[in-house]
Amino acid sequence: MEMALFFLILSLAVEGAWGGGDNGEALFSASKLEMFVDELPDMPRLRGYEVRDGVPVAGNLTIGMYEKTWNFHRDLPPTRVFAFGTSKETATVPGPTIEALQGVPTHVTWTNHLPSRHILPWDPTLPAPRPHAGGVPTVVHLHGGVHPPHSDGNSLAWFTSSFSATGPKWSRPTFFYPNAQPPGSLWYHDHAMALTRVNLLAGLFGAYSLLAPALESPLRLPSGPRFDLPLVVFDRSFFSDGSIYMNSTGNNPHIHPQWQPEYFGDAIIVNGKAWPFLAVRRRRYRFRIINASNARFFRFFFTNGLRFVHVASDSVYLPRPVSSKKFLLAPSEIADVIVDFSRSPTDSTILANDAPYPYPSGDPADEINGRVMKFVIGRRREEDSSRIPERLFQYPAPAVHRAAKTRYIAMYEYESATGEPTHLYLNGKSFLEPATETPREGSSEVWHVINLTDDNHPLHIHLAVFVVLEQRELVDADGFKDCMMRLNNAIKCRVADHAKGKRYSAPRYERGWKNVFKVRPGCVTRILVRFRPLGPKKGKYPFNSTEEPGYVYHCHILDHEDNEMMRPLKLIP
Ligand SMILES: *[C@@H]1O[C@H](CO)[C@@H](O)[C@H](O)[C@H]1NC(C)=O
Ligand SMILES: *[C@@H]1O[C@H](CO)[C@@H](O)[C@H](O)[C@H]1NC(C)=O
Ligand SMILES: *[C@@H]1O[C@H](CO)[C@@H](O)[C@H](O)[C@H]1NC(C)=O
Ligand SMILES: *[C@@H]1O[C@H](CO)[C@@H](O)[C@H](O)[C@H]1NC(C)=O
Ligand SMILES: CC(=O)N[C@H]1CO[C@H](CO)[C@@H](O)[C@@H]1O
Ligand SMILES: [Cu+2]
Repeated sequence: MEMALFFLILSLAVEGAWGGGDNGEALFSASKLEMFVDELPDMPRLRGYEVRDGVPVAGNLTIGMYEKTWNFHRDLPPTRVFAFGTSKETATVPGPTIEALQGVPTHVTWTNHLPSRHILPWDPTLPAPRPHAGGVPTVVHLHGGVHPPHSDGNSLAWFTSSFSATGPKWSRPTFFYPNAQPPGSLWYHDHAMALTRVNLLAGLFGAYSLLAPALESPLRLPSGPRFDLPLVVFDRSFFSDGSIYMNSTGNNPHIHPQWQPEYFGDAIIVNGKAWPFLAVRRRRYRFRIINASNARFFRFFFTNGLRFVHVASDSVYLPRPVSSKKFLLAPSEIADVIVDFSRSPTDSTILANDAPYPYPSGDPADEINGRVMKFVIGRRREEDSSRIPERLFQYPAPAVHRAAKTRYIAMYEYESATGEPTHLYLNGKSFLEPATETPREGSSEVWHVINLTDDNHPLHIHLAVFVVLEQRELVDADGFKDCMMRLNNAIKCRVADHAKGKRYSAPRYERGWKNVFKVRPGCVTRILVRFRPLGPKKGKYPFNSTEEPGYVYHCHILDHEDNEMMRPLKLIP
């Protein structure tokens, strides 16, 4: 293995070394793009299993990462992207949807065919790997997946084209996904150290549906490729030559020449097209809506009042369907909803968004980023054998009294003298400091997540699932924060005395087992984290979860994650 050049903070920030950026081109205003002229693409589907003599057996896929051009809109020149696919010709943004079967393992060999230089500015002052021979370091994480540490896509297990350089935690080219977990919606995306935000901006993500036909077909939810669709939503800005625009001047350019605390794009993209439309029948559909934005939150609603019926939150089914008119989705969260177009009073409707950005205190959404896509609804009511059952799946309730340990996780944002964010840490520690969160395999723990910043941070824990128990505002938040900045110790700063303010309850559609939760600013959010599978096999993971290199937990605002709002999570036997 080639030695990883780690943490190399060279002041040698040679112009052009990172490619892309301000290339003298004018910015393109997305408001010039006509909305709803491109049809919603149906991403290619790959089967993560094989059928031998009528019996499903483990599948082996090889999925590559390629540089190519992609047409985000009829009137926008082709854009250079990094895309997942089984070949350069078939690679797409988002990548192909992998369909896996519960209980049938999927092996994926992820290959990197990317060029020697990145297409976006990646900021050499962040702890990004810098292989001698160039190349774009990447590694894939299956978000929501329950799999061994060596297949988790540890940020330091990166590799470049043809595995010519590999990170210090790299061990194998083929990842193993046992699929021994409840059915639900997952997604895969790049997770390379300090490059995740730019690698996703370039296009490296896709949907993964874990299906359990024997369990799910009795529910009779809308199913099959025509009526069960992933909608992968993200935002991007462009130069007028079609290339992706990312502001390449940092907000603290003397500290980080390019890093900005949050990326927002002005075009809203669904399945690779800006403001697409989809012709639907007058019947029920299932949409697995994945927020693949770096930092934009979406609060979705239909302009004609149609409702959403939530059947799952992130990757796990809810016990019962929950109906809503509007719902908030943080980056990397997944909403799994049924929409019944037979109830539509109109022949078309717009899926819209009114979340401020940054969430919750930023600018309001406008006419442009406030629209997502259009549905054109058939006039005739259709035969529809699907239904919305009263009950879905019952999983174990959170057993708080059996929690083995209580931990305090504080979110910090550090500022420069000018008051601009420089970096974010969890518990005041960088990613490379040794693991402090070392839960026992098979146990549950209560985590008090303390948000000492002004932003909402979507917390994501690999491997585990969790339930939100309570959210309480901090009383004398400033006094508490001062104490924490001095002592970095929640108990000494008497967190229990401060966590006595207003209570917020999680919305009903987020009360199940989740893997991402939006941690409210100025609050202590108490969660029960389960380091043991939910099913179908109770008790132990079907692999050794205590092996190297362990797992991680992090903020899923990618711009934060890359600037070290991430910590190791190491299970112990
Ligand atoms: C997939 O690869 C594994 C080894 O990595 C092998 O045992 C298995 O037979 C392969 N399955 C198929 C369907 O090719
Ligand atoms: C890019 O970011 C810098 C620093 O925050 C800001 O001063 C500048 O106006 C931004 N440029 C554009 C085109 O938005
Ligand atoms: C998508 O996720 C990003 C970060 O993970 C978040 O900032 C953004 O608001 C989310 N958008 C939607 C539509 O949920
Ligand atoms: C699991 O992995 C750990 C760390 O490598 C090792 O110490 C332990 O013996 C393994 N357990 C089993 C059951 O193989
Ligand atoms: C928006 C908000 O409530 N921010 C608060 C986050 O938490 C810190 C510390 O408790 C407060 O100082 C902020 O006002
Ligand atoms: Cu964050």
